[in-house]
Amino acid sequence: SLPLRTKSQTLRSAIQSEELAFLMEAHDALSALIVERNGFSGIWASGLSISTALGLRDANEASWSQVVDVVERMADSTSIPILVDGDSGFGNFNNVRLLVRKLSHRGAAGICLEDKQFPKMNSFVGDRHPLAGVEEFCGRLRAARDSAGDDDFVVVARIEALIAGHGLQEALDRAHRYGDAGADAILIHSRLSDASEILGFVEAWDNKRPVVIVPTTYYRTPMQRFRSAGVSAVIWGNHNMRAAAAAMQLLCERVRRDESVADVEGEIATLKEIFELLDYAELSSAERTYLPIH
Ligand code: SPV
Ligand code: MG
Repeated sequence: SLPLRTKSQTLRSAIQSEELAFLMEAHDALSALIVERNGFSGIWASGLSISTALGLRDANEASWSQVVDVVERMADSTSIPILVDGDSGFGNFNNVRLLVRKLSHRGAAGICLEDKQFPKMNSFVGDRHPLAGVEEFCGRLRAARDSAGDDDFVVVARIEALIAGHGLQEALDRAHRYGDAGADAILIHSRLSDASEILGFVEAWDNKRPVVIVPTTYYRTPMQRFRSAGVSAVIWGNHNMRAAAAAMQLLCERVRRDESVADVEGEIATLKEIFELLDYAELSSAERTYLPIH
């Protein structure tokens, strides 16, 4: 029989293949399970969504070990690869080493590191996004590369030059340096509502390494534009978290007002669906194997 592919190998080939891959955000094991059963190539362990679910702001308020714990629960519950949003690495190269070592031991398939300073602020909040020095950030990337337990662990370098207002040339210069430092792919981020600067980057970059994008603000651009431009992977960055917040808000409004769940019962997951999702049937069969017959 063929050897099983590791999650890192699966993520690596999804990013390197000619086909456009889609990674969907999850922020806990439940959302990760739902992403898996809907056929996505992988899971984006979003820093924004994980922080939000923990009641913290996307400004490195969650500690790196809290993030690792959430990722571990997601990885244990699913079999598709997880690309972890490692923010700016929680410090310098040494913090990156600790983080990557733990993430790869706990089942993550890759990490994305952004070239900002610690503590970072979410790219859509405010105008202060000081970038890391190129040389120092390359050290963080090399440290990530060297610290994973397996050689297929994916290291994505995220460029925040456009977010910070430094323009295309700075973004391209950084992409070249990060590729030379061993990044497997470049994530280019933009906060514009159209894809102009993303497509400008992708054209100039000419696929020297695979490109990953996060169309949170430029979501109206059809995926065909990115396919023909040669983009490797699209991350839907935060949509399960936002869907959950909207659904819970609506539910709470109605139940509070109606003093009844009768009208919402048909619109929420049944307990049967939840028990299926968590595979309670497996426990029953294991009991038949391991418990004494009574
Ligand atoms: C995240 O989902 O945490 C991201 C993407 O890093 S963004 O919020 O667009 O910066
Ligand atoms: Mg993030």
